[in-house]
Amino acid sequence: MMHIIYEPERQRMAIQKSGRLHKASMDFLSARGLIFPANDRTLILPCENFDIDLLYLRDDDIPEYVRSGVADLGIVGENVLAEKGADLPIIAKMDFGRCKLVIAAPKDSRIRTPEDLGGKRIATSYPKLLSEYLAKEGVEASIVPISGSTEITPELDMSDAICDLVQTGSTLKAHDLVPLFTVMESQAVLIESPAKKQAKESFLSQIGIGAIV
Ligand code: PRT
Ligand code: ZN
Repeated sequence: MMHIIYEPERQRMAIQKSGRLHKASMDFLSARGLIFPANDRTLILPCENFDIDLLYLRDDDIPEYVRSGVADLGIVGENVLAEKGADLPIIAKMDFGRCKLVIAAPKDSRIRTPEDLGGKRIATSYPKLLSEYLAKEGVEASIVPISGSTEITPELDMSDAICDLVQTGSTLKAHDLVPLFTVMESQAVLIESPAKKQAKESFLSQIGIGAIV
């Protein structure tokens, strides 16, 4: 069991604990020379050769940890950032975790244009992004908020369409859904908290991330 002593001068970076961004985030840091001990299930992992600790979190929580300054930096999908922390600055695009947030409907649906979504039920884990999209299109629809597996909701007659992430498209296809409209394109991004600017910048320059994009 590792004991972490609280050292305020150390930076903290929030990354996804497990899931699609975890390995790519670790690989990104290793490629920049950061060495971490083998993870023994701890949720805070001290870097062995830089003044930084990793916080392993659910991706959804990363914007809040960074906003509050508990984490100085974070790696998260732009989709989660836009839904939960649109106010936080992006300092680098990571070039992994690419996906699209799309509105998709059953193959046999008559939805062809965004206007056709009027009065329909759309299941999503991204209610904020979806409602912004609908407002921009001037469409009123009913948002069904659920936290995952939206793809099964049309066949259960819980929704008429879904708004979810797509990468290869094979999950949509498996449920006879077709992508219709793109709400946003996304990739993983590096974000920073408003606090502790100086120490953070020196860390970023040490790992070769220079001026803010
Ligand atoms: O446990 P935690 O809350 O941290 O993880 P999570 O389950 O919420 O997220 P996770 O690991 O699935 O995804 C993390 C991030 O990876 C997302 O926020 C996106 O930024 C990015 N990403 C990239 C994706 C995908 N591609 C993706 N394909 N996130 C999810 N998917 C899902 C999608 O929701 C759908 O169910 O994969 C399915 C579709 O994939 P295809 O390839 O069949 O189209
Ligand atoms: Zn999540």
